[in-house]
Amino acid sequence: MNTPIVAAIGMGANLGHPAQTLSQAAQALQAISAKPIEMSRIYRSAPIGPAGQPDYANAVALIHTLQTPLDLLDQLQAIELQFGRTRSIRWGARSLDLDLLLFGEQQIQHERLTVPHIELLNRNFVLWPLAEVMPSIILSDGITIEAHCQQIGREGLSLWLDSSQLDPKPDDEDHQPPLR
Ligand code: A4P
Ligand code: MG
Repeated sequence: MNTPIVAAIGMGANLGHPAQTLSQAAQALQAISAKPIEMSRIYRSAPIGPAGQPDYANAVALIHTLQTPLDLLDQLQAIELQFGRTRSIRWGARSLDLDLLLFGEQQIQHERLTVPHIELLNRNFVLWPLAEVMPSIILSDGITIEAHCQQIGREGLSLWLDSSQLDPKPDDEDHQPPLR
């Protein structure tokens, strides 16, 4: 039997209820994984891209896949669609973004897929959660993830702290205060 490949999936959302979306997306990732997934904590990050977007919730999940990289990309895009993703503005606001960060140790250059993800080393909202699930990985430039995290820092990045923040923000129309 084939051995599953470990793939690291970057998860991002900044529309609707982003942290809830990531928790639900983790269940969808579990459904396509050959073994239990591992997920980092959820972070809040300042948006990179067009101005005026809400903060993002970001996390990284490790899944175990028997698929080819392109078939896995198709699966990830199908999950994005289930969560209402439409593709419009590059780096614009999105209900759910699933990026294939790492596929085992493979380097992939294809018109639909670049792995490791082209922005992996430039984004603290990817490196810090990736370090939680792959603390001893050495990245494609030969440098440890820990060194990358220290170098990039945590500007604009914090933890999406607790379950109360899974609730909608107070200015959401459908927000109800928690029961006491
Ligand atoms: N593609 C190529 N390589 C990959 C890969 N490794 N994983 C292709 C996933 N897709 C890959 O992506 C466009 C095309 O990239 C896909 O059709 C696929 O064939 P997309 O998801 O449709 O469009 P996009 O996400 O708007 O563009 P892009 O360039 O992938 O953006 P990113 O890098 O995903 O960045 N700010 C914060 N704070 N947090 C975020 O999570 N995310 C983005 C999106 C911008 N700003 C952010 C965040
Ligand atoms: Mg993307």
